[in-house]
Amino acid sequence: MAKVAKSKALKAVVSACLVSGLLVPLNIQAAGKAKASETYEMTVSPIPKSLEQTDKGFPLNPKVGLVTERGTDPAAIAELKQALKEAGVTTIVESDIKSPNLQAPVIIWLGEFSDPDELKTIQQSTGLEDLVMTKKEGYIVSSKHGTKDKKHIVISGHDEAGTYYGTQTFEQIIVERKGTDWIPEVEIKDWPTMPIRGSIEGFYGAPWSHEDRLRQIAFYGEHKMNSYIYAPKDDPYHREKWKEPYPADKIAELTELVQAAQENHVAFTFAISPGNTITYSSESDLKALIQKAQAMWDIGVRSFALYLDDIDPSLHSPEDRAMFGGDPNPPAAAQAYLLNRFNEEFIKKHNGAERLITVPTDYYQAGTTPYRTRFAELVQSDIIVQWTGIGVVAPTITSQDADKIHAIFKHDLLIWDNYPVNDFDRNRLFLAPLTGRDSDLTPEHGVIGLTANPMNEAEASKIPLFTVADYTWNPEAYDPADSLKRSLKEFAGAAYEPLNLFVEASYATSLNNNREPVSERVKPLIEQFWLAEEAKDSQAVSVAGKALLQEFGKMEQAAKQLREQVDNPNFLKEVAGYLNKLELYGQAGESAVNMVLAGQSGDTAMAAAERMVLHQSMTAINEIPQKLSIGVVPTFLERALNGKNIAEGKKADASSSEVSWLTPNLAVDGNNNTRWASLYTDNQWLSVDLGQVYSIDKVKLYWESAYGKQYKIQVSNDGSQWTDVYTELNSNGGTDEIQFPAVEARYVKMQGIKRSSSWGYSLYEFSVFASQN
Ligand code: LTM
Repeated sequence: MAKVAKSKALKAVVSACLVSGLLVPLNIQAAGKAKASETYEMTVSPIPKSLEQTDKGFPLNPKVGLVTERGTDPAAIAELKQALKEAGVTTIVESDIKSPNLQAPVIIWLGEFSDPDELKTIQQSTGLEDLVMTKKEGYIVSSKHGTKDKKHIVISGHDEAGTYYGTQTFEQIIVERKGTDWIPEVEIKDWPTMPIRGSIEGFYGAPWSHEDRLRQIAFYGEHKMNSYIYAPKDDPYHREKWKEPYPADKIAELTELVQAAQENHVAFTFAISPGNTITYSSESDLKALIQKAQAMWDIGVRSFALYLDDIDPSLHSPEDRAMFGGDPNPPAAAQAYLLNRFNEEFIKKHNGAERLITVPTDYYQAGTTPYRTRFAELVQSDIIVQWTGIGVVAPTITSQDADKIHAIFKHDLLIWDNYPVNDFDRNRLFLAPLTGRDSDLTPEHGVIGLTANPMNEAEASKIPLFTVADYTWNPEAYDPADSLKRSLKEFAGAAYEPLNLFVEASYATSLNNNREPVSERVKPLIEQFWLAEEAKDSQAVSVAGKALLQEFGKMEQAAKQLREQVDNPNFLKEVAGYLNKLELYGQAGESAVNMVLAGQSGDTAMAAAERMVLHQSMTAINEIPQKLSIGVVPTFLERALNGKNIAEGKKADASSSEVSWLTPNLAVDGNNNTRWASLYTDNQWLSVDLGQVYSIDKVKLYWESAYGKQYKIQVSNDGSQWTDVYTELNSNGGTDEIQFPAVEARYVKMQGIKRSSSWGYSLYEFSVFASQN
């Protein structure tokens, strides 16, 4: 089996102690070989339910005694031994709890201790009274007991997973020190809130590679996530060719993956999406489904899902219409029939199989639908129903939403969180932390877990998935900003700052109201800069320019530093285009500022030279499809190169808005992260009142994916009589730059003729330029 390198958590010796997300200054006193002045950072992620720490600790002697019991989880033992080896332990004296060998300065007790005799032995040897963990997957790690000469560490799990998670936590509390590593005195009692925590590879587009998946599984084990659902839409054997068996090489990979999942305490769920081609009533189709599942069972899979999302639910086969056509809701009846039969004839006939999981066709609606009502009535009650929240990408998921949807479906709900998935916007990364999920999405509200649908970029997905692990384990303690910080520190170590900047430029989503920290920081500087430039206040231009140069310099440097310092070639490959763009933004920004500064000081030669560099950078920028920092940086560069967009900040109007928050003014706010969108008909428009008559000769339209295939640009002086200045008959979307003979006008309009899709028209920006002559 392929070996997966384990990412080593950052355990640097620094001057603070980070516990439970709080910065607690801590001065560790001299103990053992540790130096008196040494202080350290101790982070445990996900944040434990309870962690008590004294200011003491002890060195991890090169010789350690390890006491286990008969059932101690083998993966936990292997993990612990590896951790001890990495911490400099050279001799491990092993013994069974029935006859413990305590001949070592540090004794570690590891297991699912529940037998009264075992408990008595540990209590008598260590003095630790309370070592029974009652919560599933929970554990206790205690290092507070022993004498000056003999220290005890107890890692006691409720079950095998608990013991394994205990070792993961133990590994994180080891402090790296010169000479010998250090164990702080702690008592940790910890368990997860959500029973199911993990990811669902459920996106469209290129599936993850086998190596990507092995790395993910190892990452989940380390971060106490216990679930991975295999459901890549574009694996043909999962969806389009679901009836066909996997070829031998794919079976070999899946076998290895299932084994890796077991070793990391991750439940591997194999999902099939047959809905596009199945005849629900067909015996032979059911047989094919069972055969496919049996092949997976044979390689060790114990959890299965039958998915029915993103299909045309109407019954296409005459047999189905004959069998279910008379039902109040034929699609729900047909799907329920299939699910129930698969449940009865496969799941229940296989001892040890987990509960069947499904996602219904109506998975995101706000309220009930006839389909949902019937689905709830007919589908067997033990089947788990996945739900994305209200909306496909739900900005918030509240416990009130869960109560409502649970009352509709009447089945246990497993959240299919469409975050940080980017299959609908393939040239963006969503690296912000998970936000907007209530802390009480628990079984009391019908929710038994959350699986996050990640990005096509597997390594980059680990950044937000770290926060998913944090949230699902301990939602009460979850702090998105703190979680992201720990994620980035673990991911990049010393390259934390440049990675943070990169994340801040790849941050905006509907979950966080399209916030983009980079834009928030740069926007006031840009405003000051242009105000000063217009006022010809060279002193103020120079002050704002200096601050901007610093910001652009950081962008350029961040890209370079990440390439040099992040020891993760797969990540660097995934984000190469984004890093190139960030670097170019930095360079272009510097040229733009220097060009304006040179112009202000009358150095026309220098201004012309900087303009040329800016032009070259912009050409290179426009050739990179990946998007980041799409807020105000691109509009700043545009203005520097092409002059002022006289529509920015002016009054906009439109025939309609798709929803109340996608208003017309968002197309003239100078921010490419915000947009206007119309209702879904061809005859829609957006106009801007420039406030006075200008001579204009150019407009630029920055389309969202819902663009106008055909449209006119019209001008007016009174806002009611319009004259056509340009007609576009075959736009490809993206950015349309339209030049026309100069005309005097106060109002400018995009008048739609034909949309490119069934959606409306949507513009990030509608820019208007005055003619230069
Ligand atoms: O969300 C569900 C249930 N299905 C699909 C996903 O496969 C897809 O990745 C996301 C995001 O585009 N949207 C869906 O509707």
